[in-house]
Amino acid sequence: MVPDEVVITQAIVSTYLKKFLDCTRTEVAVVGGGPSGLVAACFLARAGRRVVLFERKLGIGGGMWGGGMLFNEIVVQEEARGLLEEFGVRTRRFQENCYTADAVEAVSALAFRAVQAGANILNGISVEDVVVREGRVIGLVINWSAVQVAGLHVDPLTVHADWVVDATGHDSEVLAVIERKAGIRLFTATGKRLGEQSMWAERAEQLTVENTREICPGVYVAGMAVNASFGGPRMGPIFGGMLLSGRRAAERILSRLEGKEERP
Ligand code: 48F
Repeated sequence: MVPDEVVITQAIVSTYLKKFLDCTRTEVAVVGGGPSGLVAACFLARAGRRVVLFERKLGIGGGMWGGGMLFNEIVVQEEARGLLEEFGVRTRRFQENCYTADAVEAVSALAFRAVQAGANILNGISVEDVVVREGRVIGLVINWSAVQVAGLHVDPLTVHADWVVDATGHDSEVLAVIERKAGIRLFTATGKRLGEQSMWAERAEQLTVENTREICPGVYVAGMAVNASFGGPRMGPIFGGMLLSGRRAAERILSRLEGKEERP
């Protein structure tokens, strides 16, 4: 017999609440479900770490769905092709060091693998602030995106995390709020975000990965937010740097969770 409507309601709410409560004190909280955040969450979960990913929108995938200018194919370079294929995404050779993949296949695979690895992905939730103690970020302030969209006056809730990852893309929203309200200096030349520069795909891809690191106490930056913070260029619809940056953020956080210091 099909469960009645109340059982359906109870099943959803009680299961969701358990999932949510598991995330209230966690090891890593990733903000943003674009390619870099999904890859970071997946590698952290695969290593057995407790990880939650908050995504503002209903749909996971950030800027990957639309490929370039809504032509829904993405490009990756040789260095990142293996990573994409490890997620089960098929790539096609276009020419030397240039491969394409179906954007829908890529997003779906990244999200599927991250959840199956054990990452808790909570969509429809926006991060609006951070929690700071003694100059270190130790948590996030969250609210339903629907509350924000409706402009309702509803107080948010809070989660604590050993490490936060800002994977919010071009807007680097977690760092923006840290800059504005937390009084913490970022590890950049000015202590603030330097802002992204105009298109230069090759250099942008390199810098995104190189500069994936702790950007202030308690916070790592991954993906396009890296270049928005450290003053690197944008790269358009080549996504290898996003994937490699996500993996690098995970690797670095894993070594911090094991008590190791950040290597430059
Ligand atoms: O923008 P996005 O895809 O970030 P990414 O992983 O990848 C960048 C590329 O898509 C592309 C590019 C390179 O080819 O330049 O733009 O760096 O995904 C960021 C996600 O974060 C969510 C947002 O909805 C998007 O899905 N997001 C942004 N701010 C918040 C947030 C927030 N405050 N709370 C929750 N989610």
